[in-house]
Amino acid sequence: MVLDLFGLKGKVAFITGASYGIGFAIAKAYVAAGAKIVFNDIKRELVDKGLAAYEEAGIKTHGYVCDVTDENAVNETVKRIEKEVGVIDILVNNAGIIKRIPMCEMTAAEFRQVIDVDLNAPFIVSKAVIPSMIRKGHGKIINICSMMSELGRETVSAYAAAKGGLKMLTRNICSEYGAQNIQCNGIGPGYIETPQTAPLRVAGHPFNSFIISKTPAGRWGTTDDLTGPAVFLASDASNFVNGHILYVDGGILAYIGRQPS
Ligand code: NAP
Ligand code: GCO
Repeated sequence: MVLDLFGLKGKVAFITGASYGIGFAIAKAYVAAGAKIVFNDIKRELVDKGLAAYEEAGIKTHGYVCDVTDENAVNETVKRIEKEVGVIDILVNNAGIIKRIPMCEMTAAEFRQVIDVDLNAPFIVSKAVIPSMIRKGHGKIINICSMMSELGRETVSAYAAAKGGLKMLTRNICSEYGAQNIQCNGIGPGYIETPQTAPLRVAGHPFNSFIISKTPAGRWGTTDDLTGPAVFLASDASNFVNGHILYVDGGILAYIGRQPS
């Protein structure tokens, strides 16, 4: 049955930064598709908040306190996951931050902090899980990219540099480990309603109507819009899809913007 190709039964999925937002929605979808999920967050109280939210959704999961930029902590956490839950079949590098500061007002430290979380961390976590994926004979790595993997805009220089780099890290993991049956792809969400974009969606904020005019779908995306693509890229249905960035943007990248009426 072709639909069986989309099942994740028996798989262990590690979604970084999944106490809420996009990661939380992807984790719930993976459980619905049959996977066991593991997530981390940087603070105990956020992991506990996430565990409570998953429990409220009727989902048993495993949460770990881990800063994805800390290589020792990541390596220890991956070892604990492998011992306590199982070898990771699916990694979603979701954890991310953004700083909206005009480039010439941004300090080098602020720039580095965004690169550290949004680009260095996916490298660190991928490097931690790939050896076991190779031993197991398969693996799926999904990097959460962005419109800013393709486009720039004012005040997001660090974020765009990181997400552009993440697109190329995705292609390089594909190139380096495709022969070991590891598929590494990206999801490039459009503008999605989460805490990260809340400042852009306040009533009357010009960016709100701007994004709606740039999106053929004429709306902001929701985390639910990302779940089908995330399940596809984690499943056997995408075993010959590698190094691809799947943009889930309501058509933004294809559209010049609504013409003046
Ligand atoms: P969000 O609501 O800000 O959630 C980000 C998550 O990452 C939070 O749980 C956060 O935990 C965690 N995190 C941040 N730094 C971390 C670290 N060093 N170690 C571990 N966890 C860390 O973001 P979102 O909107 O769900 O976005 C998730 C991903 O999608 C990000 O990579 C983002 O760049 C990307 N994305 C978002 C959109 C959008 O429109 N929302 C569009 C395209 C791409 P804390 O609360 O503790 O910081
Ligand atoms: C911004 C937004 C975007 C989204 C997303 C778009 O300030 O432009 O936060 O960057 O988060 O990355 O795909």
